[in-house]
Amino acid sequence: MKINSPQFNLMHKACMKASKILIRDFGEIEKLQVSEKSPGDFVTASDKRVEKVLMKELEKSEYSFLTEESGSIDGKYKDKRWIIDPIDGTFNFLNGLPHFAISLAYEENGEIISGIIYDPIKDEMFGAHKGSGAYLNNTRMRVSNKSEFRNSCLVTGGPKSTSKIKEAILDEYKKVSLKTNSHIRKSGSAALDLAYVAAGRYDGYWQREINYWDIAAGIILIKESGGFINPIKEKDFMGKKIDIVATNSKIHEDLTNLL
Ligand code: LIP
Repeated sequence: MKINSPQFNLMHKACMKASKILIRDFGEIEKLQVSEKSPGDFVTASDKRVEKVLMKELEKSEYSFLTEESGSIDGKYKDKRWIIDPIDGTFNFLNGLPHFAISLAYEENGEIISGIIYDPIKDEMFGAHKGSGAYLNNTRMRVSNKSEFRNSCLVTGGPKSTSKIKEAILDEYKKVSLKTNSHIRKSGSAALDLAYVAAGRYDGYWQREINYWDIAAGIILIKESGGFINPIKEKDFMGKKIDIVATNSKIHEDLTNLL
């Protein structure tokens, strides 16, 4: 990948190490699907295993952490932190669906500077660093050029089973669907949804009540590939559950106005 920063290089190294475990565990999951045992516990253990390897590599920096499995951990440097989602798309993983990713971001003073989203099954690494552009493996990425909202290909996720606004989220889905010839996808991995918008595969993405670690790396990927990304209402990304919209920029107004 044509990005060279100490933080990016460290994330890359950690990611390649952890992905070996992820690929091996996914092989096990495929076997568990046809056995009597429940794969649920195995997936939780796998999530933790992958996170441990990532943290072991990244903690050499003495930065702080925000991770899906371990929460917030203060390091020597409080203004620098790693944001980790070891398996984004856990439910896909659990069901033997090969669509999930490791998501790693480096944040400085509240701003995402670098990000990596790695799909180990397709061997696709999406990476970006502030001011250095965004890449899919070694190729520069750009968002799509589509400006006609009706024909745009959108993606979304949720609602979660625990959501208190499930009906409203489903109503919103219907509203957007009716305006876009129903070209809406639901992939089960918010990190890959954002990576795919950055790569021009989707024209836009939105989701209610998402966690910061699901989207942190995606934020810099979208920005560095020429797209727009912002919380739907709040000014920043720091809330507990974030409502987010990300597009190729050309359909941003159309999509935002509908939400
Ligand atoms: C999941 C997402 C998925 C989204 C869920 C959840 P996990 O992350 O990426 O697309 O709809 O809300 O957050 O739990 O697989 O890391």
